[in-house]
Amino acid sequence: MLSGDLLVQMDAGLDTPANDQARPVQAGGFERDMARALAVRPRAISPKYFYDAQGSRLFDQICELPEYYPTRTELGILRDNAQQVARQMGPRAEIVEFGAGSLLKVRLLLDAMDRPSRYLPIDISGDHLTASAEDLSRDYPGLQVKPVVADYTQRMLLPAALPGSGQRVGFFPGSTIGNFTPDEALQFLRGAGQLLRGGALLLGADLIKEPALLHAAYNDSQGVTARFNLNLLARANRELGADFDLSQFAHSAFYNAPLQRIEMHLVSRCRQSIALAGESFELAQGDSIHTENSHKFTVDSLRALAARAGFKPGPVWTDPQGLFSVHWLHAPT
Ligand code: AVI
Repeated sequence: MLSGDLLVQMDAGLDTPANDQARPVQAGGFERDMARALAVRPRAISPKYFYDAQGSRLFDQICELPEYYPTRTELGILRDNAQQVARQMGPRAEIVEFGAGSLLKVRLLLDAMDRPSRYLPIDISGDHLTASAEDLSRDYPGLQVKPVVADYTQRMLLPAALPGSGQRVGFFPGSTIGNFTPDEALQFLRGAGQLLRGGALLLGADLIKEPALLHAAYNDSQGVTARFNLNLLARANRELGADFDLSQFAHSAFYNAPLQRIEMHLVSRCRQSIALAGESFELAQGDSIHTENSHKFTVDSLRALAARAGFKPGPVWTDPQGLFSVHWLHAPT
């Protein structure tokens, strides 16, 4: 059952520079941030700008690639351990998903749970959210589905618990936590802890591994990740009237071992100038625009991060090869 209207929350943001990366994409925000990205040193922009319609389609393709193990592996972990996860959840639990997410993942949970009471998917894009929510309610007629349009990295409120419902469980799969800076990850977890007070968070986190495997996952043989990265410049051309020549930029993704993260960059193949927002920006051959970090964790480093945010780490499930981890974290009371 799709419950009532979309709950829309706006302007509830924390106005701190550290949070800038996670702000809702507002009119003018992309142009301002793209111009800033070209002006600052080192040049860098938030990965949130990857996800226009084309970027989201490319990301869906990435998730299907043979080299991109995280999606497949996390699904396997959830499938193999659904009964144990459901036991942690208990009867009548409510799921709050951060990001509208893959309906496949939440379905694995719902199928195993004891009479789930309500599903609250939170996403910044109302269109995407409504479509996913409608699909899900068709297949789970007894479940209340209440979409919440909000930026989950900002301070926000959730509807009060339903009478007779069990615990509130947050769901944050996909290792999206790795795309935050360490400070942003901590800030996100602290906010989630408040929303989930007395409940728990089920969190997916990619693990540190052989750099060659990581390298392959972000440099796939079909070039989909390269297209995903370059789409940022195509988007700037489409939406901002910029004049990036995509053939003059190379996708670069590598594992930065000391910082335990994959970095993605767009590297200028030549000396060139870019026209954007009435200004001209110079790039020398080899200059890079840093477009994404994807942090990797150990089971212990993720648990320590969660503990710093006030969570009490519980069971952890991994795949037999130890590629990916799914954590049960008890929220503060
Ligand atoms: C969404 N996020 C967890 C993906 C990742 O692996 O960091 C985004 C991505 N970037 C390149 N490939 C996938």
